[in-house]
Amino acid sequence: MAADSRAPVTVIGLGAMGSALARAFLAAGHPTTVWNRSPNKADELVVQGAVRAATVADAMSAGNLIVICVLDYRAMREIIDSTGDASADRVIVNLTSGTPGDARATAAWAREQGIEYIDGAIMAVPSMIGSDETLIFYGGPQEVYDAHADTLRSIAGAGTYLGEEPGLPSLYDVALLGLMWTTWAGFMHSAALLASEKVPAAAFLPYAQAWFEHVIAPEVPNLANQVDTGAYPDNDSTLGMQTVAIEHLVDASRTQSVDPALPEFLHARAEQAIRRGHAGDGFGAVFEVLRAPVD
Ligand code: FVH
Repeated sequence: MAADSRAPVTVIGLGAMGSALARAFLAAGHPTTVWNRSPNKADELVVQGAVRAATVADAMSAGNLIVICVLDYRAMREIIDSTGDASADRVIVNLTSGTPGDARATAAWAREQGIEYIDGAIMAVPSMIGSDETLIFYGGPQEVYDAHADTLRSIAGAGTYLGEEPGLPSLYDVALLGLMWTTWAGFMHSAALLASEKVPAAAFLPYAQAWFEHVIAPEVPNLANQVDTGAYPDNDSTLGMQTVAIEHLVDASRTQSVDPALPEFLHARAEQAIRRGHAGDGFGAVFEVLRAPVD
């Protein structure tokens, strides 16, 4: 059963993100206790109605639901370890960023301590916390998540439970992060090519936007289907043919004195896929190399 929407919450870690989380809980009417290693970071929150805990152990004792968001998992474990028995029987929702391995190891450690543990990954910047559209992924025991889902909606209306496996939120997090960085890096590489001839990014932008909208984005569902079915139809554009085009991009980058590393990487992976017999398949066959790079 979902907890009362005014259930008490403890927030540990009051950096940019932890402070935003605490503000959102306060704004939604949850009695909120806060603790931070540098206590002055709680000052403003106390003015807004938060209770400052003098010690982490006091913070852990203030209520059942503990939300923690600090620099990394090592800091998170140190903080909770320092409280000794005070953490037993508590529900910890850890929103610190890390890897799936960090999350799984921490979930196993929490079980040994008698802590009910939910791992989460925040897909937002602090200013987006508290909005209905904000996404946080969660993983861990279903009954524990369900019991606190209502309270957690105060920080992210689009909070999404991915299942019992605690590593999944971090996995989705790094996967989306990778998509963002590689897409942006692709745009920056294109912009660098154009800048080598003094073409401003603004002149290229309408074509890049149309390319995203009409070519790149609509193909993603097809690629997802190819990944899931393991069949990579060429759609009149074989990997063999596309690899020659990528070669042009490598050559042009070099002759325009632009960093060729990004297209070189793409070219190398496409060639590897061709060596494995995918020359007549479509671009999607690159997936086979990315998921198992060793020949
Ligand atoms: N800010 C963002 O845009 C991103 C969005 C996605 C998720 N990340 C992750 O959230 C974690 C915290 O990020 P943050 O933005 O709050 O980071 P800072 O403002 O730098 O605050 C760091 C807090 O961690 C505390 N801390 C660090 N080391 C320790 C330690 N050994 N023991 C106790 N606390 C520690 C630090 O305390 P203090 O320096 O104020 O005393 C801050 O409270 C992070 O995983 C992001 O990747 C944010």
